[in-house]
Amino acid sequence: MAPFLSTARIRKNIMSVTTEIGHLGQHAGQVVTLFGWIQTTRLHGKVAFVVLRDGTGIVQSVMVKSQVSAELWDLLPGLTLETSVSLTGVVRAEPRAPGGYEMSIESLHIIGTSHDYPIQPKEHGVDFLLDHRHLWLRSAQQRAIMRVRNEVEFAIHEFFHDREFVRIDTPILTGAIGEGGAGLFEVEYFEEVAFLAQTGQLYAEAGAAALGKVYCFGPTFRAEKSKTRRHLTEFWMLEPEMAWYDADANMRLQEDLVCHLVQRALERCPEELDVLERDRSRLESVRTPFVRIDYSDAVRSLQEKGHEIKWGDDLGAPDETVLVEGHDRPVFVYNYPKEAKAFYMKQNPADPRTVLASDLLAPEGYGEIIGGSQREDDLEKLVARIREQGLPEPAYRWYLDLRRYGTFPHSGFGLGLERSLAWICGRPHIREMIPFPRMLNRLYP
Ligand code: NSS
Repeated sequence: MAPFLSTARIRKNIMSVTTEIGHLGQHAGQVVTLFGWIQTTRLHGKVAFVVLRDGTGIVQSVMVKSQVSAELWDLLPGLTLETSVSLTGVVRAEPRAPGGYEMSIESLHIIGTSHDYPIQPKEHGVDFLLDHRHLWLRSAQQRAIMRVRNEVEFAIHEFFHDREFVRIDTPILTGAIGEGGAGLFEVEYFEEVAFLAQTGQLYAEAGAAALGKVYCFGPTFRAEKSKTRRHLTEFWMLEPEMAWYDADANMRLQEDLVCHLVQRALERCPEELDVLERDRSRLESVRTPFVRIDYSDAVRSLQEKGHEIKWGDDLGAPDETVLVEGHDRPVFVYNYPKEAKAFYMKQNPADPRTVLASDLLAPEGYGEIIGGSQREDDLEKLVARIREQGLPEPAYRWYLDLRRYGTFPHSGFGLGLERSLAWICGRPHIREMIPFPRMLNRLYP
């Protein structure tokens, strides 16, 4: 039980237990005390309805003028939106009420007033809402998103723990560039320059050589000047890395993971998905196996559909949308041209112009949610790629050691948490998927 405030003073001789709205079902017929924030107050003549939210749920409570003291009734005008209160009353089952319970109000105390709360029940522009993100989080849909995020994060750990992966925490301050020189945040690091990690992958590879199957999961940074609905400058990435997995085993693990995450969201957040008006049937059809399309075939079919793409280009958002059309589950595109991808990807022995990489594209136009690959395990080839891309070689000495001392076939991938959530929640923009989004032009709040 959470350490609640002492309510002795507040209860005024009424014997009550302190609980949370989510647990009212255990207290039908009893007197309880709740702490929370006022959502609405409505007056119907001599009956007042006060809706309280405490983070675990919402409950309507009722006050009848003839049954309460004048002092208690006089508190009503002060119960403005987001006022924090303690409220004591009797719980009763009410099938029509949200959550299935209602309360009477026997006593009520204002803890913190709230005058002119900026977010009112009306349409606000998104910039206004983002400026008030610290308050916007209290809204029903934002709360629902945060709960889905929480369950998906939990499901990630569950999935990997069940498969005996070891979570390994990788550094955020790094000297080794993970995904290429563009899009780096530089920070002063005493006498040196450090970067905010674009990826934990290179360190996870060292972990895989030590522990076999590992994953890291944390914030990653890209100084991207792209103002799209899919880009944040700080986002959370899950990065598993597996010794002895080839590109194929890598894709199989990805599809199992994605199905697990979607399944858990459906099981544990049905109400939240309803609040978000997500068509749950779209998620229910997400099953293995996912379709796999060779990059070269993808380019050909896009060209036939009139897209201006040539072999060698990375796929753009409109290309991705067209490739998943007609598919009710995510689609892999694999064997990309090496020019389109990062330096560490393994050259495809069957076609050296390509690398053993795959992207996973979510259905319904949500685009790429995972990028993965088998890693180059040949020292010479890896050094050549680092030079070709003009990366600072000395910073990779340690990374090359992984190929010098017992090199091993290995693969891994990165799942963008916010992009995956946008798809699961059915929201167009990923900025709502993280409590405090960081984007071009947004560092506040
Ligand atoms: O750049 S990735 O495609 N791949 C990597 O960083 C690898 N080092 C991962 C690995 O193999 N361990 O990014 C992976 C995913 C990508 O599919 C998106 O879902 C997400 O990370 N991603 C982003 N999400 C939000 N905002 C931005 N800017 C962003 N960039 C990538």
